Amino acid sequence: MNRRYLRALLIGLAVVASFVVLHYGCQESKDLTAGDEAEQVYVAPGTYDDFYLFTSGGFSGQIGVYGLPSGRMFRVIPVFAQDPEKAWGYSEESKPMFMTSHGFIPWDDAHHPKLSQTDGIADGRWIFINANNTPRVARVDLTTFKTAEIIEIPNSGGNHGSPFLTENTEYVVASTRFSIPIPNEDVPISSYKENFKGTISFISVSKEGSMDVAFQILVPGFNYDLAHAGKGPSHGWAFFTSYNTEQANTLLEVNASQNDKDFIAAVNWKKAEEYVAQGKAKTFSTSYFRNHFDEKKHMGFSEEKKTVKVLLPEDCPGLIYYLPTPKSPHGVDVDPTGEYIAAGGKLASVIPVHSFSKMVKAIENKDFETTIDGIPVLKYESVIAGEVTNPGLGPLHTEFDGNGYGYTSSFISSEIVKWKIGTWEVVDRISAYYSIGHLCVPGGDTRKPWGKYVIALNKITKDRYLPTGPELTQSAQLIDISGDKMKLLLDFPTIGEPHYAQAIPSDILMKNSVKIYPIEENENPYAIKAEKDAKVVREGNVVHVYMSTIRTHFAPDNIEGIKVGDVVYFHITNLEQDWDIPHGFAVKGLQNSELLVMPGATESIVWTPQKEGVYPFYCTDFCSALHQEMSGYIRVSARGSNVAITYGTGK
Ligand code: K7E
Ligand code: CUA
Repeated sequence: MNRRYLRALLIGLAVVASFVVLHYGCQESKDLTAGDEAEQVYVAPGTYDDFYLFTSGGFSGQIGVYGLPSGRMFRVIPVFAQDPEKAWGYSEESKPMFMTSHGFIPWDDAHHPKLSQTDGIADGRWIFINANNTPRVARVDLTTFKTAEIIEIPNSGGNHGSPFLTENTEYVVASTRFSIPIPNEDVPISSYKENFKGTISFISVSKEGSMDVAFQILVPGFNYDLAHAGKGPSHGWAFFTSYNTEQANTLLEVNASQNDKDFIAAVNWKKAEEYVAQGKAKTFSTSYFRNHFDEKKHMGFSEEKKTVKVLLPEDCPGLIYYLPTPKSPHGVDVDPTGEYIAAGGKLASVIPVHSFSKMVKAIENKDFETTIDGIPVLKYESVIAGEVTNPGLGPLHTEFDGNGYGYTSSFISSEIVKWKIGTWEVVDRISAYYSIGHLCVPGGDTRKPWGKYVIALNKITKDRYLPTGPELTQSAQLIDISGDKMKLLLDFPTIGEPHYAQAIPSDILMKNSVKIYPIEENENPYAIKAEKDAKVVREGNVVHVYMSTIRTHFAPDNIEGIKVGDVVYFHITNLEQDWDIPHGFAVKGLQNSELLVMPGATESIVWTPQKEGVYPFYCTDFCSALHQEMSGYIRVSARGSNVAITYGTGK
């Protein structure tokens, strides 16, 4: 065997070995923490010990993706906020996703991620999240970790009690935190009691995931805060907390805290479907947008809708009931059996837990205290199952472990309180650092919680982290709940403000993760399927550059004939068909973000050069050893020049 052959063989073996290490190594090493703890933290897939955690970004408008138990961030999914890293909301293809009846709205406040369910169990197809400010709901596809759809909610102000799902993801339910005139009109604010209303919306979700506002229910002008749908025996119902039953329109901190009890609204949505089918709904004229991202065209599309069906409680007996609930309740959470409905009375001294079966009986017996705008108010004693006493101060949200316990976050006393369903006794408590809002048990709001951990989502971190100027990071804490006593395992910072989070065993998502977009399926009208198709086309002062990328060059990489004042569209198709090989694109003076184009995808961005000269462009993603060579030049001539369009690579 000659030496050259031997060398080639050794290099070959090394390549194979490194591939094996890379390929298998990366699967097994996911979510390891560094150093000595690695051995302890790693648990084989299939035993449901490692999870994806999805946190809402709150005012960042995004979703953070973390691994558990490491607490390390993998990704930020842009949803309701423009993200220059991925050109979300900057690229021509993604701009339609931000269209609303108020125009292009590139930001929102996202609070509640919610995993799709089948038979009351998180199934990992999609995660939904709400936009509070300009009411919208988004659906993120968990095969691509990309926002697939955003629907606006008409007749809504402050879409906070959203998006909570029915057992088979039949509906996303959503309620209005702020009541407004419906339809909205110019009236004095002091006419609140007479003119302001809330709505509860049911947004249908098709098998493929596409959303539509199926119907709304017009409800008295309270503040509807949070929601959960029933499950098991209570499937067919959904529950919504309300506060400000005083109907104050100023200084709510005082004026909305007068009543000892506010309400949980219990909506029989199966009955609502019957009323809609019988034609009982009124058709309201309105305007709202549905935006979806077509994975084949690699492009977002917007459509405006003009009408919505609205049910009025006074026309629809049996549709909705009020359950008196102390005091200014916030969260409402249904236990895994579907029988118990726990409220977080943020100003209450107890956690009131209602019984679904008692509620059904009370409705049969007409145990009504009074009726408000056609909505019967049930008697508290007739529906209450029990009160958890001494729950800490400011109980907000409850999740369940599937073993008969509830875990409630208490904001003011900054702790998690564990209590037993049925006896209502507190059995354990643990401090949160500090000011916990929501909490999350993997699957903890489904029929089958995975238990094992509770994650505290904290508003304030004070002394836990290095100072970063006037604002400190928000954080999450991982707490072991596998034993009798809760045990703090880990603190980790989070992006934005994590209101709610959802977690799911990693196995469920990993196997479905998309690795590339097949280039032959790319239907973007500006895509090119091969380098030879690259071209530059002038149409008046608009120039379309059809460009391709592959390791490690652009085609074309020299372009001349662009003029000052041109509107230049770069349509970049990434011809790669390998996992994790995006290419980026940026040109000097681009009044926009970069592009980061996934393998097999096409994205477009627009540039209007201001001055003559020669402009370098380059790949922004370190894609190979020759990444620094992945660049090119564009020559920009004066407005009246006669430099012809020419282009090429390697000429
Ligand atoms: Cu309690 Cu917006 Cu669900 Cu914050 S919300 S904590
Ligand atoms: Cu392509 Cu760097």
